[in-house]
Amino acid sequence: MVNLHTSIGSFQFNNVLMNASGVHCMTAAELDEVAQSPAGTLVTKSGTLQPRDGNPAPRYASLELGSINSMGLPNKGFRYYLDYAIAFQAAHPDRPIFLSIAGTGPADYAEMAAVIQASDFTGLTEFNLSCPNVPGKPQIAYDLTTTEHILDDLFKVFKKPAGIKLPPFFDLAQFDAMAALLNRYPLTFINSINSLGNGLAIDAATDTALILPKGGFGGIGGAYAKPIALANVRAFRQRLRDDIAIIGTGGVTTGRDVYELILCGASLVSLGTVLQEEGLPAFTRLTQELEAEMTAKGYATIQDFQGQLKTL
Ligand code: RRO
Repeated sequence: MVNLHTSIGSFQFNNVLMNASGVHCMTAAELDEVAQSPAGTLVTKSGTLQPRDGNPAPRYASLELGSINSMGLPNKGFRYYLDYAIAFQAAHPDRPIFLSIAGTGPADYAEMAAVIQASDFTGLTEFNLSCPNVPGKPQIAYDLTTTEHILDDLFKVFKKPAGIKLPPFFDLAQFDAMAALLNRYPLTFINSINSLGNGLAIDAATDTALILPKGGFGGIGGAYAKPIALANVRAFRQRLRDDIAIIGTGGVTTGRDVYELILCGASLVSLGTVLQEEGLPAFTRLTQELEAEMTAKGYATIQDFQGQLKTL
């Protein structure tokens, strides 16, 4: 029998799979559905200080090997998700939940962190420093100085378990610099990676960009992202303190993909495009496929192969 139990810090989960923030988590009804699926945990849509409608549609399109999106942070406001998470933990004391937070400016993070700190929330908070889709706003984590200021301010007020959602990095010097910065803070986890920012997809019939916002530029997810996600999880696992766990996100379409993210060091694996495309049955399929892969390899637990990638 295969066991998919995993942990982050003192938090325990009975399945490594969860949704990726942004997919099936905008409303309480959607979050409830993820909670009732085989997923081990769930994360809310990134909440901002005020509710947002996001960018004009069409703002998501399926592609041959994944997806492109420029949703633009539509959400019901972080207090909605905080209230949901507090009610969820009261109803399910043994099921830790993730709250995702995004600023539309650097000062927003500490402001929201102070409210969460003062609340009854006891779960994990993910600070999204990598939204690629707010017109005129760069992805924060590509700017080390701004990231440092945000984290300095944040951890002055925030003493609860915290993590950050990172964009993909593409150079070993970037991994070195970001990991050195992150190792200075009391982080419980990172989540790597957000979508590949500012890709472009074109409709062959009309020679027109597939999505409307930002002239068609948007975050790329799905199979396109898999090698980048594996490399980012691996690179950060090699550089971060052992007590900073990694949630692996990006490129999952099969149980083998989940297995490989764990092999690179992930403690939880989140589903973005595959969940958007297949819906909640993706959790059942990928759980079964991961169990089959582990059985074929002779592993009984996640810990048996987590971080055990071999190199030549
Ligand atoms: O809402 C979005 O457009 C969005 C966000 Br906040 C994010 O972090 N990643 C993404 O691909 N889309």
